[in-house]
Amino acid sequence: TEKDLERILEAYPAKVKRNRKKHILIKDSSQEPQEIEANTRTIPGIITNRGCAYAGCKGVVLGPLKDIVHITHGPVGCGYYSWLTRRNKAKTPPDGKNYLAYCVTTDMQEKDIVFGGEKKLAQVIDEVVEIFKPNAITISATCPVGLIGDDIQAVAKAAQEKHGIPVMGFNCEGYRGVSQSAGHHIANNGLLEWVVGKGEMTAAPAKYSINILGEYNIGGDSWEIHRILEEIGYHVIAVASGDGSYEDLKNAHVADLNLVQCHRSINYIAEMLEIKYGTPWLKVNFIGVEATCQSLRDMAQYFGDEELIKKTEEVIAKELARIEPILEQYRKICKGKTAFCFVGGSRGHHYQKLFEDLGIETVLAGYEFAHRDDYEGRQVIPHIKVDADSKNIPELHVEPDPKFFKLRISPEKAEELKKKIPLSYYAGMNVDMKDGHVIIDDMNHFETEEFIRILKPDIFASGIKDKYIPHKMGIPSKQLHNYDYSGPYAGFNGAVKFAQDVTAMFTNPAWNFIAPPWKGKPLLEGQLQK
Ligand code: CFM
Ligand code: HCA
Repeated sequence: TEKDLERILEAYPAKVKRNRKKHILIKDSSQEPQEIEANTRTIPGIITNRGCAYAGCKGVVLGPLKDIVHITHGPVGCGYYSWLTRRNKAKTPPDGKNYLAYCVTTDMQEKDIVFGGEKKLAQVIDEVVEIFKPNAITISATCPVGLIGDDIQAVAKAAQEKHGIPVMGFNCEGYRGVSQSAGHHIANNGLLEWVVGKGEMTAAPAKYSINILGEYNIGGDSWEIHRILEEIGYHVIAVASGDGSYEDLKNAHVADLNLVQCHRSINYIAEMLEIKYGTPWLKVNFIGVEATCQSLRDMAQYFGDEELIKKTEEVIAKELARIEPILEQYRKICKGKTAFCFVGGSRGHHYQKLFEDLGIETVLAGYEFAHRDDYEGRQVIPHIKVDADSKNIPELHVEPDPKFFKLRISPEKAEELKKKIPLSYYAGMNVDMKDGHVIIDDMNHFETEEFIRILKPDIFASGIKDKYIPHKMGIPSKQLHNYDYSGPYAGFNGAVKFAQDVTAMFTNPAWNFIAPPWKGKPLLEGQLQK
C-alpha cells in the first residue's frame, strides 16, 4: 500500500526520498496515465544493478555478431567481464567465421594512459587481421579512452584503408550515459550507418522475408524462434544480433517486415529503418505461450495472406497439442504463486507473460534502465524531457534511401492494421500490470530487501548481482539475464524448459532450510565508542 511505500522511503534522506518516489508506482488504473521517472542518473552510493554504456554497446548489441572481431580498447577488465558472460550463443558456419569465444582487448596499461593508446590499438587491429581475417572489426571505447582523448575514429579509418575490411569505431565510453541504454543507441547508430544496406541484395529473396531485431539468442532463444517461424514459412534474412553476422545484417534493408523483440535495445534502428527503407516494424514477444501465439497471429495479419494465416493456425494447434499436457503438470505446482520480475529492460515485461501461462502472478515488476516509453507506451516519447545525459548521444538524421526506399504497405493499410496489431508501436508494461501491484524503476539493494519483506514473493526473477539477496532470505531466484546455464526459454519449447526449471525451484526443499542470518544472532557485536 501507499503507507508501506512511504515507510520504505522514510529511511532515505529527504532529497533521495523525493527522487526515488518518482521511480515507484503502485498501479492504479483510475489514475491513468500514471507517469514514472526513468532513464535518469542513479543516486551515487545506492547499490544499483545497472551497467555502463560500453556494456550496452559492445556487450549487448554488437557482441553477438559472430563473424566480426570485437576489440575492446581499454584496460583488461572491461573486455574480460563482457567475455560471453551473457551466454549469447552462435553456431559456427562452414567458413569457420565465429569469433565469439575470443576476448580481444588492447589491455591498456599505465603507459598507454599516459602516452596514449592509439598506436597499440592500430597494432592490435593489424594482428587481428593477420590471425583471424574476420569479415569486419569493431572497436569499442571504454572510459579511459575518452578521458585521455584517443581518436578511435581516426585509427578505424586508417585501418580500414590499410586492410580493406570494415573497421568501425564506437565511442561508447562507459560514462556516456546513465546506464547500458546509452550504449544500445550508439550501437544502433553505427549498425545503420555502416552495416545495413551494404549488401548486394536488391529485393527480398523469398516470400515473407523478415528480420528479427532485438533478439540475442541468450541460452539459444532465437534458435527456437527460428524453428517456429521457418516451419510457418518465414524467411529470416538477418537477426540483430543473436547468432547474427555482419554478412547477413548487410542485407537487412530488403526485408518486408522487421520484428522487434527487445524494444528497449533496438527501437532506434527499427524506427530508422522504417524512415530509410520503408520497412515497418512489429512489436512481438516470443516469451510465453500465449504471447508467442499472439505474435505469430499478428505477423500473419500483417502479411494478410490466407495461406499464411492458415499455416500459422496449424502450427499453433500442433505445438499446443504437444506442450499443453506437459505444462498442465507443472501448473499444478506453480498455480497461485507470486513473482517479482525485475530485469534490465524488456524482460521485466516479457517474462510476466510466461509466469502468467503457469498461473504465477507478478506482484512487482520493473526495469533497471528502460525509458518511460517501455513503461507507459510510445505515445509518451514526444513528452520525455531531454536532459543533459540524453543529449550526449547523437541522434542520426535519417532520410529515405534514394535506391532502396520502398513502401511495403500503403499508408491506409498501415493505419487499418495499427488498430489491430502493434505495428510500429509498443504499449509498454504498465497496461499489463494489475491494480495494487508495484512498478519500480532502477530498484536498488535496499528496496529489494524491503519489498521482499512486505510482499513475500514465492520466486524472484532478476539478475546476476541481486540474486543473492533473495537467496539469503530463503526465496528462490530465477536469473533472467543469462539464465544461469539453462534455457532456451523462448517459444513453445522454451516455455516447457522454463516451467521445468521454475517448478524444480518450488519443490526444492533447500529453501526451507535457510534462516536469514539476522534471524539468528547479530552479525557484529561490540560497543559504540563515546
Ligand atoms: Fe533487451 Fe536483452 Fe533486456 Fe537488454 Fe541487458 Fe540481456 Fe536484460 Mo541483461 S537487450 S533490455 S541490455 S532483453 S543483457 S538480452 S538480460 S539487462 S532485460
Ligand atoms: C550487462 C549484461 C547483463 C548483466 C546481467 C546482470 C546480462 O548488462 O552488461 O547484471 O545481472 O544479461 O548478462 O545484463
